[in-house]
Amino acid sequence: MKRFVFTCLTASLSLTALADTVKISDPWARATAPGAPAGGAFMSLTADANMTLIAAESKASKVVELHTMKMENGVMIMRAVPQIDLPKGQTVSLKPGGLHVMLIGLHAPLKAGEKVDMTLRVKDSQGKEQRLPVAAEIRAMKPAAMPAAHMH
Ligand SMILES: [Cu+2]
Repeated sequence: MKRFVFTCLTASLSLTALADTVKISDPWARATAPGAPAGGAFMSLTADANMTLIAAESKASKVVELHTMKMENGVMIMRAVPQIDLPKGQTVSLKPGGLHVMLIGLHAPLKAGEKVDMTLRVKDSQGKEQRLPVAAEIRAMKPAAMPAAHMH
């Protein structure tokens, strides 16, 4: 009986090791003021193979979108993107002022010290989808790091 259990465990471990996935490091979200309609979440993503982040989901808000932020005519503009490419072995940083996960229609303010649960949906080159759970730590941010558009 003992040997049987051991064999099963080994088999499932090696299956896990074979599947390409995405490593998520330092997931965090920006704390929001009471009544703020939306919040941003950030993290670093490193894929084992060429993969694509196709969506993010969370119960914390009505809608979750993938966004990018760009300087256009001297103003920071945020835009939804359909997907984010995760090239093999390259770390893609979702960070303030750049790519981010946008939580739109927050059900409650994001409070510093708490966590916000999200699920990332990634697709490999064969089109197979994986759902990766993420618990992003909510952190307060200094006003100096606000988008340039707010600092005229
Ligand atoms: Cu955004």
